[in-house]
Amino acid sequence: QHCILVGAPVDSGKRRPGCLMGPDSYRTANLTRALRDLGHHVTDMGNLKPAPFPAETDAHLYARNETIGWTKTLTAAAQNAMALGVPIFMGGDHSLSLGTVAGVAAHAAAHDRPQFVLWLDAHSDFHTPKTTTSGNLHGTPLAYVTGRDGFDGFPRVPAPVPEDNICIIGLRSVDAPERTALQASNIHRHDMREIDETGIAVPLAAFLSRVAKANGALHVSLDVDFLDPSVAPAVGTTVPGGATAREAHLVMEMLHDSGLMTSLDLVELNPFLDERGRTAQLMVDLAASALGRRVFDRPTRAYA
Ligand code: DIR
Ligand code: MN
Ligand code: MN
Ligand code: MN
Repeated sequence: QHCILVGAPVDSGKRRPGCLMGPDSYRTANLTRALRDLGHHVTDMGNLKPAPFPAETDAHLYARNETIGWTKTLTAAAQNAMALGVPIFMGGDHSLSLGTVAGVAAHAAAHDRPQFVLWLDAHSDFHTPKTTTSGNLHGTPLAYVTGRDGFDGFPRVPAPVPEDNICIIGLRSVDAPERTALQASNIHRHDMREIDETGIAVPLAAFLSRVAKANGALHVSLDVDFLDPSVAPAVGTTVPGGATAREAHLVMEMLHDSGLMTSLDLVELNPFLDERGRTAQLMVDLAASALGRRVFDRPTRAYA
């Protein structure tokens, strides 16, 4: 495969700075070499910049205009990268997914394929600018890409993703308005209690079957805080009780076996909070698993 590394040093989605160093941290942890060792062609497109944006004036939303600038840049960049291969968006905080998901979904729509999204996160990121209490836009991408109201001044989403095509795994911190909206939605949602009870492979396999049957494109958005803070401390919003390193690798290994993943976000890494690069290294190793690293060869698995 041709892996397209896209640096998205987005730091506008929340107040604590540091995610802007994410792309260079992944480069330092040698994401390129890990993927080349698996036989892939790798092109690093370097780091993007937000489209020009006016001074911030919104009292409630943090860095609204900068985030709009990033959304414009990343929607276009994602569409372009999809034409070249499998984009890996090196974040940057999770507000970058307003653009990446909008862009990959527009590409899928142009090819008459339904877009699916796997969201690996402690949080549901289903706030609108009207419901967020923090004012942090990294808590809003799933609301934006599903076409919910309230994103005044943001670009229109070219091809909204149907709720039924979205699966969230890892949930353990959901704010009250998100909980209400999620429970009223058709988004497939799996909290950590369910993972404890069934194992992580059960809901993932069910979702992959639906993607395969629909011949869908599959975007995977991996938030560092999906992982337990004991293995991934370098994130501003740690929540105890997250996925183990093995649970996360199993997700990535199943994604590879399925052959379904068409694009990937690596988000919320804050290298300023890391311990000698261990979180960056784990994220690189997870990306490698998603792109075929394994202990022993295994057959690909047809989920359809
Ligand atoms: C929280 C944080 N729900 C908010 N969201 C995070 O500010 O709306 N998502 N960290 O990954
Ligand atoms: Mn194309
Ligand atoms: Mn998130
Ligand atoms: Mn999160």
